[in-house]
This record gives sequence, structure tokens and C-alpha cells, in this order.
Amino acid sequence: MPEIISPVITPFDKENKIDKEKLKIHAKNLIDKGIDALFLNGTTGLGPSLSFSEKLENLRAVYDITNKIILQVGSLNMDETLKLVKLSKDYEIIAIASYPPYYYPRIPEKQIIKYFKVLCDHSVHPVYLYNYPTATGKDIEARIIKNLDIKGVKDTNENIAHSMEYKRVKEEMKVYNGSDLLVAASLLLGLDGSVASSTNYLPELLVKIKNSIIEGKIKEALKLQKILSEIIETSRSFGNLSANYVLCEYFQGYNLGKPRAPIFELEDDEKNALLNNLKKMKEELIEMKIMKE
Ligand code: FW2
Repeated sequence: MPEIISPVITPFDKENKIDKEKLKIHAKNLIDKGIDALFLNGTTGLGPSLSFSEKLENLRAVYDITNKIILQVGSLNMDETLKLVKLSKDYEIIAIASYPPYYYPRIPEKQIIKYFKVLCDHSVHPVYLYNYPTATGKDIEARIIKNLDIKGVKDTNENIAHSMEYKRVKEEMKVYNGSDLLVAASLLLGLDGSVASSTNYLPELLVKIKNSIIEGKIKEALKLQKILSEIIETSRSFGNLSANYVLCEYFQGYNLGKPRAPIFELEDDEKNALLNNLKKMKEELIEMKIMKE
């Protein structure tokens, strides 16, 4: 069965601390609405901006709600990454995941392989690769990880052939595409699922896309994908990492705090313009009974 995974937003309070109560309410809502697993400390969760203890805090808070967790542990501080891997032993979660060491240019491929080998050697959980070349500057292609004990990959890539290549090279590996624009396509092409930031504010829509495909209602799935893609394009024009927080309140009805700089909160006029641009799409979703008013 294909899965819809949510890269969970990290809510911050006025003091710029993680708001654990808001995070728990959010995690519960996502699971209750049929999301299959939660990806913590990802891009949408502002993972690269979180300290070691904040990444752990996210795990502890969400673990009170569910153990359907993939824990992103990557950072540029290897000691802290391995400390997190070690501590994750005490939690019965699905997997740990990591982006490759980023920022540093021209790291030889051999060292990237070494990085993931060290993670595999230290983890009691399956290890997943988080490949997001646009963000990290490194594309960890299928051939690079072929001989590693990597059990899954989240490929944030709008070239879906790139995601499919992992499946061709390593059939037993779980392969998820990470683009909100390719949710229906990923499932139709037989990938294991999708990790999409829009699950945070429209879980019912993404679960409906999945169910439509399972039931063979392809036209319906593509129609829903079109609405989702329009929402994503609109959100991107305001900076989707900031917009995610506003959209959660707009579509799900609860406040998720705010992002933390260097990802800034949208200003009031931006919020109003964003929501104004989305009005028609929300009405359409209500009319289609995907969501309530
Ligand atoms: C994450 C994701 C989703 C994304 C994508 C970025 O960790 O946030 O990569 O939504 O725009 O997997």
C-alpha cells in the first residue's frame, strides 16, 4: 500500500522555543486524518535550523502521540548526529533519515558513502537517505548508495525519473518522492509514497488522492492533484516555509505558532494576500466535501 508521509512543521512560540503542546495537537490531527507516518526535523520542520536538543525534543513530544516516526538526524556536527542516532535506540520508530553533509563543496563521493555507512553501522533502526539536491547541493543518486544498507529514500526532486531510478537499482528499498506537485504521479508510477509539506495543512486532500488511486479513480486523483498544485504554486510565491504556518490555521483551524528566523513570519499584508488567493480553492474543496467549512 502506498503511504502519505508528513514532514511535520515545527511550531515555535514567542520566545522562539518549540511549542510542544501545539506540536502534539498537530501530530495527533495528522494521524487521526489518515497520514501514514511523520517525518521529523525535515525541511518543512526547519530541521537545518534546529539544535541537537531541539531535534530530540521534537522526537519526545511526537512520540507521546505516535511511534510512526522517521527521525531526520542529519547535521554538520557528526558527534551530535551520532548522539541522536544512539538516543533513538530507546524509541520504537520506523527509521532514521539523513541528508548528506551539505554546504561543503566538492566532498568526494567516497566520503559521502562513508557518512552513510557510519550511520548504518550505528543505527538499530533502518536508515533512510533524504536526497534534496536543490537544498543540499549534492545529488546522492541511486548508483552511489547501491551497495549501502540503506532501506529507504525520500527524493525531493521534480524529475520523477530520478526517484524511479532508486527503485530500479534497489527494488527492495522504500522510495518516496518529496514533491507536492507529484503526489498522484508518484503513487501512479508505483513508488512507495509521497512525503509532501502540504500534508501539514491539507492531510484530508492527500489521503483522498491516495485512496482515489487505490480505488482506481485516476481521473479524480488527477483533478485533486491539480487543485493541490495550484495551492502549492500560490504558497511558493510567498515563501512556502513561512506560508505553511498560515495555511495550517486557514485549512485546519488551529494555530501552529510561527517559524523562526532566518525563516521569517509572513507580514499581515502577505498573509491577507495569500489567503485571498486561496479562497476559491478552499471553496472548491468544501464543495467536493474533501473538507468542512
Ligand atoms: C521535508 C519534505 C518535503 C519537502 C518539500 C520541499 O522534509 O520538508 O522536501 O516539500 O519543498 O520532505
